[in-house]
Amino acid sequence: MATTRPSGRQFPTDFLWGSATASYQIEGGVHEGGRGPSIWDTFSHTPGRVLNGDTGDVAVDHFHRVPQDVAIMRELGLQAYRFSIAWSRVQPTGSGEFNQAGLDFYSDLVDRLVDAGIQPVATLYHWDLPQALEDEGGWANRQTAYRFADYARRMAEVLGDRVRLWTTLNEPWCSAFLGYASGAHAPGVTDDAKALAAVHHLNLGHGLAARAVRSVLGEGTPVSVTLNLHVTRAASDDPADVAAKHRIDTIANEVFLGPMLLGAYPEQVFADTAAISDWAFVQDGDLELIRVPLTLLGVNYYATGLVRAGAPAAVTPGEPGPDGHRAAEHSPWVGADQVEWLPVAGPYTAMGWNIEPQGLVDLLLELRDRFPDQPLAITENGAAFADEVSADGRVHDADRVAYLHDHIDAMGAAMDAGADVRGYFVWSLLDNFEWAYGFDRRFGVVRVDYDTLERTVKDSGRWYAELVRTGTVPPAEVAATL
Ligand code: IFM
Repeated sequence: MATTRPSGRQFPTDFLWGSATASYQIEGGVHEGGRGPSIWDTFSHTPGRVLNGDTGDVAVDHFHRVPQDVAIMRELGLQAYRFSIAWSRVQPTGSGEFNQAGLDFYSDLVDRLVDAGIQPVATLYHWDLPQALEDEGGWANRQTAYRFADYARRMAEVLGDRVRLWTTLNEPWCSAFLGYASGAHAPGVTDDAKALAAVHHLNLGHGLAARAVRSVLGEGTPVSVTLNLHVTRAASDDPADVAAKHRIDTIANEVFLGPMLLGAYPEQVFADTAAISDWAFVQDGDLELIRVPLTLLGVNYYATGLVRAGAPAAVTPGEPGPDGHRAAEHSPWVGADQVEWLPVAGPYTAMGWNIEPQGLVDLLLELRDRFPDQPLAITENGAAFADEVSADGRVHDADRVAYLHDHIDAMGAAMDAGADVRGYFVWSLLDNFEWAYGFDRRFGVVRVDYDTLERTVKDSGRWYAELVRTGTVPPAEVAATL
C-alpha cells in the first residue's frame, strides 16, 4: 500500500506518544494469581463464539513477561503505555474482597513503567467484566455501575501515586451493543432492551468511577474515557439517507457524548428506540453524576462507514459486516432497522476496514467545533495485516507503516486546523487476541510468534520509534532500513 500523505510533519515537543493493549487480549494467566473468571473466559470457551476456538487462556503470556514487554517499550522509546486492568484479577467476583496478588501484579507493572520512564495510563474497563457480575445481570443491572465505582476507588488507592492518567471505559459502544444486542462479543446476549440499559449503566459507571478516583486522589486528577466514535457518511444528500446517518450517529456516538459531555441524552434516541425501551432506568440525578470534567477525551479511530435509508442487506454471521463489525444473526444497530450499511471503497485492512485517513481529520475537526475546550487524545489507531516473517528474520509490514504514516499525518493536519490533540497511542504494542477473531488478525507493531511467544519488533515498530525519537513523521520507505 502506497502512502497518500506527505512525510516530515513535526509534532509539538510535549506531544505524548504511546502504545496500547488490553488485559484479556495479552495477559493469559487466567487461572493464576487468584484471578476470577470474566465474561470473556466464559464466552471464548463457548464453542462457536470465537474464530478457531481461540481463547485468551495464554494470550501472549504478558502475565509472565512484564519485564520483557516493558523492556521492548523502553527500547522503542515509548513515552506512555495504555494498559487495562482485568477487574476479576484484582477483585475476583467484582465485589467484596480484593485479591492482593492481582493488585501486586499491576503495581509491579506500573513500577517497571515508571522506572523505564514510561507514563502509565490505566484503563479500568476494557470489556472483561467479572463473570459473577454478569450472573447478576451484567451492565444491564444498575448495581454493576456501583460495583465499578468501588473497584475504581480501590485502584486509585493502590496505583494512584504512579498512574498518570485514568481512563474509565474503553469503547462502551462495543460493551453495550456487541455484548448485549448482536451478541458478537461477550457476554453474547441478544436483547435490545438490555443493550440500552447497558448504555446507561456504562455511562453511570463512568461518572461514578471518575468521581471515585478523584475522591481519592483529588479533583485535579487526570481522568478520561475512550470512545470509538463512528465516522459514518450518508450515501447521498437525499433527506432519507441523511436521516439514516443521523440515526447511526445518535445510537453510536451521541448516547455517550451527550450524557458524558453535555449532561443529556439526545432526544432522538428516545424516539428511535421507543418500541424497545421507555428508558425508565435513567433515574433522577443520574445525568448530573455522569457528566464529569474530562482531562482528555480518548478517541479510537480505524475506518469509516457508509449508510442509506433502507432495509439492511443480509449478512453472513462470523464475517466482517458492512458496518465493520463482526456480523451476527442479530444486528447491533438498535433502533436503526431501516438503515442499510453499504460497502465502503478500499483499500482495506485484514479486518475488512477501509483505510481513510481523511475520516480521522473529519472526526477531529467535528470534535473541535462541537467541544472546543475539550482536549483530545487518539487512544487507539492502527491496522491488522497478515504479516509474514521474511528470510532476513524481520517483519517488513509496509502496509502497516503506510497506514500509521498517513493517519499520524492526518492527525497533525487536524491539529494544524485547531484540533487540540495531546497524544497518540498506537494499537497495538503486541499482536494479540483480537476478540471474536481470535489470533487471526494481527495489529501489533511487535510480532508475537504464537507457538514460541517470541517477540520481534516489526518495521512499523522501528518506524514508530523513529517518530517518537524525532517528533517528525519519517518517510514510510525508511522503515525497512531502520
Ligand atoms: O482490539 C481492539 C481493541 O480491543 C478495541 N478497539 C479496537 C481494536 C481492534 O479491533
